Amino acid sequence: MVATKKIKTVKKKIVIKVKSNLQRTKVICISHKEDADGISSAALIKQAFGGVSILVDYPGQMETIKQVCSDDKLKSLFICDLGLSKKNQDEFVDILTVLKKNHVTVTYIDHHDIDPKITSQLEKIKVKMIHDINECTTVQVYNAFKSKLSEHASFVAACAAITDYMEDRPIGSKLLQIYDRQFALINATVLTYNIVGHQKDPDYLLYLVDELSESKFPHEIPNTFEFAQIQVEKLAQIIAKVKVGMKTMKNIGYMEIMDSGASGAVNFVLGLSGKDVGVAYKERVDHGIYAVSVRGSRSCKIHLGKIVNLLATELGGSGGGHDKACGAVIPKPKIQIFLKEFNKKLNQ
Ligand SMILES: [Mn+2]
Repeated sequence: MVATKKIKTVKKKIVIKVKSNLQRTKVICISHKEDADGISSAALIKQAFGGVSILVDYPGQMETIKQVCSDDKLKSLFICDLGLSKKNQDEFVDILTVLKKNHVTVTYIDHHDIDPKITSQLEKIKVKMIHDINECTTVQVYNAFKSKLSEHASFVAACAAITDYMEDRPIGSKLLQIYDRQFALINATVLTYNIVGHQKDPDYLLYLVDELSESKFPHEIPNTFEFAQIQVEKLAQIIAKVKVGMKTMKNIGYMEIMDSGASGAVNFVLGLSGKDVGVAYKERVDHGIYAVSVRGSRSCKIHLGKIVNLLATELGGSGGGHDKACGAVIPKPKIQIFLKEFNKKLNQ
């Protein structure tokens, strides 16, 4: 027996059937499912343009975008609060290039660090780019489409700004000023705890998108306060666990998290370690990867999102985000190298 295996040398091509514009009717918004900014962006897009919301996390982002783009009924696509990384940015441009050839309207709204080369490539193929690293995504959605939105949408945007630590920015702060600060803070927090606690319940997350798009306050949605209370109690337990399990290197505090989300624990790792950078990571057993969350203190002057993007890509993963808050996906056997190299890079 010779050659039982066929070696494929041809690169996979993205094939999308061309249909006339009349047959294209679907409006779809793909947004980030893990925080209030992503959920709120989806809600405001829904209020302004209708259509269907699809919520994704970073590991599932490209797969979903590919799937949606192969829908030959797609007329208009919004992509919100989903930053790109060195690993997926070229593929992202390729997919949208095919889509634009089929006359689909594409709007990309985001505030994560982006390679300027990618911005110009997306602009060249006429993707509508709404991108400002200084305002959260929902605030940008509100600002761009306020003529199509209710007055209440400004409150949804203010809550998103709070949870993304961006309520002190030019537009975000103006929106927060409309409302009582404590009233906005409690609603933003209750919303966040309901999102974080329902990551494995996609129907509930879509329900939240619907309720917010129908101008409900988070406190008006049934049982949100009760659920938030349960989450707060869980967080108190995480504090106790971080105190015991956290380790440090010269520049970072770090901890493997077993029984909660890494992003829920990472701020405690940062705070309790006394370091300028905190890292929490959790295994995704069926994927053979670690989901990594990174946070920087106020005095951290290094852009963590840029470092993590490069390092994660070098290690066969992906990552990126903001200067003081970012994340990565790291192949399981590489996590210790990631921690050591990350610690080293922070020496500069
Ligand atoms: Mn955001």
